[in-house]
Amino acid sequence: MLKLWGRPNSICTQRVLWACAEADVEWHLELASATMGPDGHVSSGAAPYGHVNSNSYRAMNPNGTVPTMDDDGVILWDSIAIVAHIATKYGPQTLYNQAPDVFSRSLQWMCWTNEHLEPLLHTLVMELVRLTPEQRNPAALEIARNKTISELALIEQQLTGRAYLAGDIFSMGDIPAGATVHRWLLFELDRPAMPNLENWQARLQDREAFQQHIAPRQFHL
Ligand SMILES: N[C@@H](CCC(=O)N[C@@H](CS)C(=O)NCC(=O)O)C(=O)O
Repeated sequence: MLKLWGRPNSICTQRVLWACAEADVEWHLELASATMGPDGHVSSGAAPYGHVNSNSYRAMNPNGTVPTMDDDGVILWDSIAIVAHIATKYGPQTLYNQAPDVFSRSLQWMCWTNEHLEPLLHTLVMELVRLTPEQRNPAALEIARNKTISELALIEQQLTGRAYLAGDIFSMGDIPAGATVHRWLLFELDRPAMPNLENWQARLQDREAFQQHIAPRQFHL
């Protein structure tokens, strides 16, 4: 069974759990984190799940981040790499239609999400959910809100005349961006209408894997 370390409210962990569900892979999740625990974020005094600073964890993942995967001795520590591993080994049909061009375009959108969206969403979740009111910085929140809207305009454009990011069928390329955009929409910040993006979200929300691992509000708010 595929072994994972992470936490259900980590967007990077959610990507992996979504991919496992799409590819019908059995997994076991060990709760792990330096920043979050059962009672919330360390900034409000909560104890983290831990594990990530142990020598054995650092030997698998020297970054001390989550998620980490051990699939029968194959150890990986980046959610994009883990999703790509699950896709090629267990779900080539579901996750990239067995087509090399779909695989590459999906990977492109996964990398784009990590580089362009994730740092902004990290600021938003810290400012809106995890920091205590005294620790918050409204100016940082406003900058991140505006930049997120600019970045999402690329998704809105890409989805013109296309149902999914890598083409007309669902692929692994929809997973990281789909989870992040779901969190963004839950924040209910001021934003312009983006009909292509909203219709794409509605299509993703119909998927059972999304309902299991992404939809629950407590994984975001
Ligand atoms: N690029 C990495 C980023 C890993 C990362 O920063 N993970 C976050 C959670 S989404 C983390 O480890 N946060 C601190 C913690 O929970 O200890 C990936 O995609 O897996």
